[in-house]
Amino acid sequence: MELTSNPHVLSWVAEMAAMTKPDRQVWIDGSEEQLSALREEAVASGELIRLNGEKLPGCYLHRSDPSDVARVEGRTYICCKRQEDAGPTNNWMDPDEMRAKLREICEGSMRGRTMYIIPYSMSVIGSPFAKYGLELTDSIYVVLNMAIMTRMGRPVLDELGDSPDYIRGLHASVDLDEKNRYIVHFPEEDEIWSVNSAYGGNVLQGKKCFALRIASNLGRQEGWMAEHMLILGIENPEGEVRYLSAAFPSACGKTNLAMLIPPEHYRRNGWKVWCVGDDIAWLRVGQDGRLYAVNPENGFFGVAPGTSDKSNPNAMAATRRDTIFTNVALNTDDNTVWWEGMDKNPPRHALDWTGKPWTAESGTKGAHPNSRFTAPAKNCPSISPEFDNPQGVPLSAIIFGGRRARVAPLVYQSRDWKHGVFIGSVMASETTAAASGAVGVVRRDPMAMLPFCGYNMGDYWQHWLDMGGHIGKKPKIFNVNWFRTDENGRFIWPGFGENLRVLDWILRRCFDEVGAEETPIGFVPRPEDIELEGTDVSRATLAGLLQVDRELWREETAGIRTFYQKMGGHLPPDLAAELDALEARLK
Ligand code: GTP
Ligand code: SPV
Ligand code: MN
Repeated sequence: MELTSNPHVLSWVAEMAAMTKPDRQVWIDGSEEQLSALREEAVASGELIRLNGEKLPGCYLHRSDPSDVARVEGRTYICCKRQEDAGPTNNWMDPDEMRAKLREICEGSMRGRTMYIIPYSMSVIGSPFAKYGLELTDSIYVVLNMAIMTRMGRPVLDELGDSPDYIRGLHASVDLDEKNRYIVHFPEEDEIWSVNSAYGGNVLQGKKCFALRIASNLGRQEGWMAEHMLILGIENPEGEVRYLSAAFPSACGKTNLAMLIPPEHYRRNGWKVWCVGDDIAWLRVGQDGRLYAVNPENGFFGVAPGTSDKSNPNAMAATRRDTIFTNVALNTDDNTVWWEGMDKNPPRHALDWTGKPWTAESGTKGAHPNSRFTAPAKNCPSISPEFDNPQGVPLSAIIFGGRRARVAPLVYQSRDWKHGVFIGSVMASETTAAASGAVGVVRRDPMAMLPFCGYNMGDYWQHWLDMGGHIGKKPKIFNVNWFRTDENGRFIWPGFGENLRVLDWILRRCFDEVGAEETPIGFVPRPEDIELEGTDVSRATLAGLLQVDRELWREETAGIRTFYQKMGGHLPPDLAAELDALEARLK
């Protein structure tokens, strides 16, 4: 039964059904009855495996096709009329040509299948900032993930009414043929098509496709920003909560930082950390001139490997019920899950992420390096009381960061907003398993948005600069690097909860409570200003982590210049000037 009489919705659903030819159409109302029936159906077909009902109530395991385990950046397209508007960092094809290709792939692809119609909202339904979408999919796994990751179902259609203002999304699994896999955005038509994949950010369209690639376009037009950022609140012993957001590339520590538990010394003194979001932030200027951040999602699609009761107890707690695990190992002794880095007790009897018998001696990984958990936000013990506040939280600081074995110090502060935008625009990081392709290669990933910016990167930087003009009380901008390594390749900084020591310095800088040392790249902490009590990091080690090596930075600026040249006439003059100024300071 149709859940709306919205003519724009009905005609488009009819058009997509005429093309894909599903046997059945099911409107997702979001009710527990309906979702629970879908879980049963997926268990019966083997699409989901029900896990131990006592240890992991409401939890399921899913194995994706082994060729379909991460985002595919090489097959992700921005199809606007002019290639220049997609810019040099995005794949582009003429929209009409792409549409014809996709139609051919999708034609009849849902024969014998069911088309699920998912109405969903990014952000709190009914909020002035919420944006709505419809995803048509032939995958129950997608329905169940979207039910965790977004606010969805009948209330979305009720709120949408007869408006045409929603994002149209089609997901057709087809036959998961890698060579015909396409993740395509038509920003001028508010449309998303994902074909021949059934994994993560390729097909959970509310996430990267909508909340970043399409939303970055909307934000530019409407005067706000869609960013690949976590949001967290830090409560000091006086009970004040100060908020910050941080943009790190995929698998570079957003979920971990967002769910941080303060080190013992801080906890004892009354510090608390609140998680508002772990992956995406929509930023708007509030009436008081401050920059406010909203997390448009409703769940976490987090990296499993490395998550443990030691590294991230909040994430572990969040995944103990009502969670979908994808591509982790199955412990067949007690029907629970396991992944590398969870603990030092790999299961004695297990199946690996592909479903084959596996033990720790097999010489292969039990869980895929990009295996994930999909967990409801409300499961997280540190979820912020502001999580459902449609206005969001006011930001004191914005942090950029990446994985750099060398070059970038533990933390430094930009000189001002423009310089901060410069720092974001030249971010570089080693690639990870979150996207298919080589791992560990340093690449430029501006604002952690390289794979997610839905328009010309140079214009996006200009939008950042322009936004600075509209924010009365600007957040201060910083850069962090938890990943410097020693000569043996080991991380020098302990990371995880200990990162609060750096955030503490950052917030003190924002409120003029601490000094700093000026260097050519920006302001760096004096080693004595970072709290080290309760760590085994020595002042000397910290001083090393804070060091700015001029020679390395001169090499870095050469790399930046080459990267900037790619932007051609879209490079904002302000950023070209920032690069010149940095070079001059390094002379
Ligand atoms: P996406 O969901 O792909 O956007 O990733 P993310 O940015 O949320 O990364 P996440 O927090 O899941 O961390 C990815 C990997 O980095 C995990 O293996 C973590 O254990 C590791 N990691 C996170 N924080 C730190 C840290 O402070 N230090 C070190 N050394 N590793 C970290
Ligand atoms: C990322 O890769 O940044 C993710 C996972 O958060 S995915 O949803 O697959 O994009
Ligand atoms: Mn991400």
